Amino acid sequence: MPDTAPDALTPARPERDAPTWPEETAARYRAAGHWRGETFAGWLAERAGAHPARTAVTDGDRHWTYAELHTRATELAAGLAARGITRGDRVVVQLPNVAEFFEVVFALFRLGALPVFALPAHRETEIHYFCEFTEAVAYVIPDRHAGYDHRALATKVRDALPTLREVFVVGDPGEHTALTEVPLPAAELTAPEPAPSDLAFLQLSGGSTGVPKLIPRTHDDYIYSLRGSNELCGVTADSVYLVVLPAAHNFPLSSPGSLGVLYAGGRVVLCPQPDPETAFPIIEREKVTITGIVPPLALVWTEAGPTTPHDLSSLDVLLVGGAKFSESAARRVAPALGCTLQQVFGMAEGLVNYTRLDDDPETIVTTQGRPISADDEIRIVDDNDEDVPEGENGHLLTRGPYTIRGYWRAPEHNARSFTADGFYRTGDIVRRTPTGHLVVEGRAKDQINRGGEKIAPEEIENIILGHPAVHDVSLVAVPDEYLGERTLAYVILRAGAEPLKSMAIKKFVREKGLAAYKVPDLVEFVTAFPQTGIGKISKKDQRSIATTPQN
Ligand code: OOB
Repeated sequence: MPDTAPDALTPARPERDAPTWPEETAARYRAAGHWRGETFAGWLAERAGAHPARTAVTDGDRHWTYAELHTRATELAAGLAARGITRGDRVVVQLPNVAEFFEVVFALFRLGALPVFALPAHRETEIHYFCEFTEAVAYVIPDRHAGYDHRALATKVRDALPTLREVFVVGDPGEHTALTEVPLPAAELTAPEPAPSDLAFLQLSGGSTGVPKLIPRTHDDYIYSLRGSNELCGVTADSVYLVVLPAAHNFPLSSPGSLGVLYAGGRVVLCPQPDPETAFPIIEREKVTITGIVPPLALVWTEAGPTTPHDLSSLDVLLVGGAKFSESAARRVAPALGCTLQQVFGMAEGLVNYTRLDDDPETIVTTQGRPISADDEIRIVDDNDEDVPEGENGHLLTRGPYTIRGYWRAPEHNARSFTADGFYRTGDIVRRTPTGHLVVEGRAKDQINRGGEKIAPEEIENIILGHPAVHDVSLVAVPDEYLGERTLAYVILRAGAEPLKSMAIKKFVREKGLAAYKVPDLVEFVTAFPQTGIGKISKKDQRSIATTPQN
């Protein structure tokens, strides 16, 4: 990308690819001490100097000290630079919960190259899109994970995209390059460091459109959210954070997550599977003090807590978020697991709300918390962007020191998803209590929240429309006791088409190479869709008539 490779002295200009904060707003955030001019690689080097022998990352029986993590990241950065990876380049990172995740992302942070955070569940359709849209120069994968061989997918994507020059593999590389072959002596690293206002990475949006949008986060803004989260979640150098959810997701990464805990000088422990049988022995062995999980998992953990033979007494704080946590389930957490519940309502675009550790117990179980920062601006508005009366439900709009002003290379979406004065339209319906806590009451965006995993109906509908027998399709959420929501595809077959079984639709989606959680849970064949007054499909009616067919 010659035209995006800046020289050593020019800061990379994020506004070229996405709108950023107006200069006077940025100056205000700096003056307030929110943006302190730190970078990820800068603070890691500083921590490695201050407490080199302290453990930073534990993965099974591997323990990396801060010195080791820093050395590994620096040597990897040198090796990546020697292969031509440079500031501003995009690198799709699709790693499960392994220590190398941190080595890779800190190496990229040091170079100013941007990790694009894919999830382990993503398959060919998503990965091809991320690599193509971001013009990624490299793709980092495990050899196999959860029974799936990522190397064959990488070969296909690399063969299809000339911009993708390198595939790095954690484990057996097959025809690609082993990550262990890349590092060079740290002395060879001469690449300039990125500026604090540069982009640090691209995070994925949950999405309500045909393809996921990419969220550009800067060192300045993201590090501020870590510092703010640490303060509200009680994170210190003594904290031990268990990464239960996929490491690359914004929640386990930054709320306060692995990066928050590393920032504080604490220890990050990786959990390969989220079930209590895997997680509880690790909590006991590693004396985990804090972790974050989604509501369906919280139900399973609270169920298993009272009878587990494992000692969970080290656990102080359990964060639950990503989807609405019901009050009744929330009430069960503290008694079953012997820790403080902290609800978190956040979004990869920025704004994160937490209940405070010292909130009264009723507030903790009945609200989704309040914003991190006094400079998080919250508006709750009606359909015409007018403020609703205090305490009533409305659309949540937000603007602040760690909320983006626009998606990456998406001007049309930005015109819809942001107000003219820079507020992000979250798509969530909330109300505010007299104490300033937010309660999530619903959703206006066309998105399904399947236990914290977000699904954009349009993306799946477009795929199902590709089936030769399908005339039309509409994907809606149906309530589910465990996941909160499951997906139901209403399908109209073409006139004269042979009847199909639900399985045929599910198989068709699966074979397109999509994350498994996006395959419709249920399929129902109908002859017409309910319509709104102006003749659009009424998803509201479809949701309310859903019968829960058994398939
Ligand atoms: C987190 O981030 P995303 O980007 O996967 O999803 C954001 C959306 C929110 O707009 C909201 O619709 C929903 O997920 N959500 C919740 C919620 N937390 C997130 N809805 C109801 N109650 C909650 N507690 O999901 C995320 C990012 C950082 C921290 C935590 C979650």
